[in-house]
Amino acid sequence: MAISSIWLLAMLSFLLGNGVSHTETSNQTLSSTSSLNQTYRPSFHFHPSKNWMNDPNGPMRYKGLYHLFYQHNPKGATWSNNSLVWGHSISKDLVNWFSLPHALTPTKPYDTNGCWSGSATIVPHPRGKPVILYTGIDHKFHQTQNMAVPKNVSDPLLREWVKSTKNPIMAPSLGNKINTTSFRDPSTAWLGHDNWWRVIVGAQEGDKGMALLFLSKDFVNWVKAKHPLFHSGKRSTMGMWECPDFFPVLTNGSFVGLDTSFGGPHVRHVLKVSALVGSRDCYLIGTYDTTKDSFVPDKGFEGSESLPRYDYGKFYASKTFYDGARKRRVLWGWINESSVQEDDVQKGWAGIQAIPRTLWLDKSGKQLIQWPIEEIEKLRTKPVNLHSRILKGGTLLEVSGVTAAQADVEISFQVNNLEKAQALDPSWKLDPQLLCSGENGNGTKVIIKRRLGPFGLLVLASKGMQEYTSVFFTILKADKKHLVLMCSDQSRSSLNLKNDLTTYGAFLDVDPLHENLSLRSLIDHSVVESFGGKGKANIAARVYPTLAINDEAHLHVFNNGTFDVKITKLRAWSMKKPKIN
Ligand code: DQQ
Repeated sequence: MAISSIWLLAMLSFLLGNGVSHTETSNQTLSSTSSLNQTYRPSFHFHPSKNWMNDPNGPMRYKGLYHLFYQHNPKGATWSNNSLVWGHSISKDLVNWFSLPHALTPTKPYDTNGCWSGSATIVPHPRGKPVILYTGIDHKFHQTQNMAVPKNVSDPLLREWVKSTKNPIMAPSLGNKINTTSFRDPSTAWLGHDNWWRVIVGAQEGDKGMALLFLSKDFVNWVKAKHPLFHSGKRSTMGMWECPDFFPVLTNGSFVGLDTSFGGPHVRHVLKVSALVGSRDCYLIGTYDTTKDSFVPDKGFEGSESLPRYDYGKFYASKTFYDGARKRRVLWGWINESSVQEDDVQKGWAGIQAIPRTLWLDKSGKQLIQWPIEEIEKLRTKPVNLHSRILKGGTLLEVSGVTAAQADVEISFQVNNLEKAQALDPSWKLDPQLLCSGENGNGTKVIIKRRLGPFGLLVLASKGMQEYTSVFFTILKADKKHLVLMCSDQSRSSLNLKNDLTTYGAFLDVDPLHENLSLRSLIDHSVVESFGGKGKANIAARVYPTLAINDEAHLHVFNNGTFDVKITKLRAWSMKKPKIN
């Protein structure tokens, strides 16, 4: 059969079926091979079948299908400064994915060295047409913003894209002080009350990271606004602001998402920037004045350290889109490898996307909440439940009956004896990542005694405990309240010490006096995505166990503190393997 008819058949079966393979768990698939390529390949996280992937680009829903484009190097498993293209996959459910031909490849002088990140906007007139804005890298490695539209808007698969003859449509020009190599990643556009389109583009001027604002009446001719939408202060340590994202959220803790152009009462705005220094996705919540085009954050900031982050582990260059079918805002984020480049080259692929997360504003109005999209729950099978159990200090309890290398686990703890919590030492730097690592940032050690914590999950653990990743809470006493520290400790995750074994940490805004402490971890061979306090603080980590792989992986609950904690609920599922690319 000709390749094109095989491809057509595969696509048809994808579009008609629901994709999930009910019998094949990755344990079965993987038991036959232990090659590096397969061992660390996630089962239910999006990734291309081979080669390098980084940022999610232009996510959208169009004619009943979800589209995800992504930064892809078709030539190998490492990033490249001269051959990046836009990979393209479609899905009916954000879980099963079908790979399509590249959407954008370097073909023009303005993108000869690569088609870099960008976004999609559904332009309502005429008839809701998707438009892509992306960064082109020219022969001098200068950056400009460019536009592409579908060749055929009635094709729900949007297979072919045509670059505008007007490109580049946003370019550095004399007098506007734009740094030609720090000018990239156009956001989804929004329409103001005056019927002008707005878009922000990431930039850097001196020390300042900024979100430059551009306006257009017709989506083709763009002018730079006098002021950026927002920028960091002078002497910022954030570096360039990459992949800016700007969108409205509803107040009152509503899960309902809003279209990017939506404004009015009960609406706040979120500006997300990806700070190049430290690779952190930080966000600000604030007020957007549509007439002045000014964004005023509720809290000022000194540097990225003081800003809340979408995720306190490995999670970068993220982007949201509005899913009108389910009236929600969905977040995509890139989770890079933590392995060394030689290993990535050997396994032939690198980079995955986090499970898409629904995102909304907490009822406090002070932070965003994220939760894995509910569709992922259809992969759950063979549930294991445990109710109400005291976990004495020093206990390790195995959770058996789940495929521990491919699982979804939810646990919640009740903590009494709060007066027994260790007091915070005023000499400690209030940096959760340092506290989780037992360091003080100046070479001295932080000794957190085993009192109320650590307690949590030991995932991807080998039988003899030579390897494990621990995701846990520790409660500390500050002035009048308690601080909940959430940590993801990778230091014992692999006997291969070449990997990046950094420990990550976050403070969890939960009052343990009145609330249980909940934790959910999505475990997928080489990725552990953890959600604390029902999505208030999140940590994604990459791990590469050498012993705790496939059927040899174990899952435990532990309490390594000296005081008891109570498990109020534990639910764990093996996860089925969807069809991905
Ligand atoms: N990745 C893209 C850039 C973006 C960076 C290039 C962020 O457009 O600034 O692959 O990871």
